[in-house]
Amino acid sequence: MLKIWGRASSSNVMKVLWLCEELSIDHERIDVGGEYGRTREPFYLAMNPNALVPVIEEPDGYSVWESHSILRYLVATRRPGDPMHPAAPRQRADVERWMDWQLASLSGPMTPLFWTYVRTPEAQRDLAAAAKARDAAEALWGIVDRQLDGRDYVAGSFSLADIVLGPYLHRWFALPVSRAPMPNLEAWYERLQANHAGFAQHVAVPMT
Ligand SMILES: N[C@@H](CCC(=O)N[C@@H](CS)C(=O)NCC(=O)O)C(=O)O
Repeated sequence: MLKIWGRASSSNVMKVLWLCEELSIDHERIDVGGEYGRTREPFYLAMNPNALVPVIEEPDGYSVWESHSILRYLVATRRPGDPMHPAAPRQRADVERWMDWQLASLSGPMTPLFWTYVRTPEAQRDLAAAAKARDAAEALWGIVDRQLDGRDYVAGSFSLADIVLGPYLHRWFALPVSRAPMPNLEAWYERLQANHAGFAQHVAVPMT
């Protein structure tokens, strides 16, 4: 059976768990990272020299790290050609640009925002830095809100783009920050909760 190495509270592990739900991929998840540690043990560094989660491991020992590479690999091996990761170059680029954008742009402000309010004791929070991150995140979510105008999902139909943005979308709505009204973004958040069991089960959960 496929092994997924990584704590369930990690946004990058959530993406993999959600895709497994979408594709009905049997798997065993093993808690490592964060309070569970083990990522600097030799067996883990042999799978991922970055000592980060997630990692997936096939029954024959083949392993992959980097969440978006894992998602692409799972579609290619479990359901090749699925519209979640289309084969046609333009449709594929429409999905993949949002995957790259999540790692290259959205992570920038969303990571400090999440860490400030969820993983930093109140007395130690840098609220000025958090305010800047909030402003930057709001501008980026505005781009997604405009992209969703007339679309149910980010790339038109449901795709890996929705899966990689989903964890941060939930955090954006769950964090104690002010938010400009974004009706398309709000409707998309509700649509994911209503229509995607994997989002409700693994992603839209209390933040820890
Ligand atoms: N770009 C990597 C980032 C992986 C990453 O930063 N993982 C975090 C959790 S979201 C981690 O391993 N943190 C240390 C830990 O949990 O011990 C990916 O997408 O997989």
